[in-house]
Amino acid sequence: MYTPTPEDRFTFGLWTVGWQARDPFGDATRAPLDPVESVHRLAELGAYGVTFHDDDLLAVESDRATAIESFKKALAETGLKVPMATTNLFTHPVFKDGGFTSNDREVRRYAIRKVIRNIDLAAELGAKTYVCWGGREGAESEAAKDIKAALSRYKEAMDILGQYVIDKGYDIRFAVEPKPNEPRGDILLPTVGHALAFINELEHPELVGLNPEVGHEQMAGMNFAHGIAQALWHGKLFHIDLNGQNGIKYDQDLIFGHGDVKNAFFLVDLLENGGYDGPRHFDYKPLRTEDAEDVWASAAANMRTYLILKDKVAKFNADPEVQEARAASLVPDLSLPTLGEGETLDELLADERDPEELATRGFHFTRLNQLALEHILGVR
Ligand code: GLT
Ligand code: MN
Ligand code: MN
Ligand code: MN
Repeated sequence: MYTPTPEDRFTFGLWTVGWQARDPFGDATRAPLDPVESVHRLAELGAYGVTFHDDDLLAVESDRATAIESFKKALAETGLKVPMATTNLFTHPVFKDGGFTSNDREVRRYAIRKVIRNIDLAAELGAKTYVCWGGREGAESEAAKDIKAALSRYKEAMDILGQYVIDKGYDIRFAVEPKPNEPRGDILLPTVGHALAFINELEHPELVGLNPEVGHEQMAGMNFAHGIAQALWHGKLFHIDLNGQNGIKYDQDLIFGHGDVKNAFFLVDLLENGGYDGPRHFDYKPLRTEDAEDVWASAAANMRTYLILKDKVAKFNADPEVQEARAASLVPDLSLPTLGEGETLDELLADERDPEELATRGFHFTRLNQLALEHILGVR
């Protein structure tokens, strides 16, 4: 039980297990990890696939062609898939003021070339989603960045990339990943809502959706499950970054469920029952305290936690007392249209009710919430 298999479609970024745990205050605590080893270890643990930044492939081998060959060989040996790829537009000092939105036009042009080169590789490896996390697209000072101009340049870059995949005939869609801050003081497209509005301004909005990350929304004080529900409602949940976060602080990238476990429970309910059919992608960081073997225990923990929550969600939804409590709380009634079938606005206006009387009704949400908590805590 709770043993992952490729049918569960769990995927991991090479940069997650491969994180050497360098932070702003301390050096790396782990040696570089060969992507070939990551592919083999993740396959042994039951993962479905891996994802990568262009630069992740160069962790131990500096020649790009050789690194790509070794990576492909490992994929062929294990059967692991590459459903998503992305570009590193944040590590190299050239990106210190951003990639697509750097004030320096030459940097913006370089960023687009770097992305296009990796989109070609993504297409070759069969990736269907291309993530754009603009971690360096932002500013520390309002004086230093013309935000409206930056959004125009962001749009220009996304439009160029969209046209490129159309012209090439690639079966690839883009997924923008919001984040409020870190590494920039303030990042453009800080939340799911900002990103959704931005996508509407693009030349090919149908080609662009979201890759929301649990911790990033929680850093902004947002309810992640609510954000995911809205992304699904818009048809824009193209991909997802699962991890854990404890409240509004630096980006913790904890193991999935090791932060707000109650929100994670309702998130799994949405992913399993709300119409998402993409990979369950983990974007976490093994703790800096952990050694090379602990890394694999942490990778396994992400998948195991997801499967435990999936099991608990199924039991919660099947519990007759929960169904009865939902009905008592009128949860199913919210799906009824507010106007009756064929009813006119005049009929609604004439249907007078006493608000004092309506206000006497209790919704009994406490009981429902306690039932959820008891399922999560394992006493039901
Ligand atoms: C980086 C970032 C993540 C993004 C990755 C994709 S890279 O680790 O912190 O949230 O998803 O570029
Ligand atoms: Mn992420
Ligand atoms: Mn993060
Ligand atoms: Mn991250």
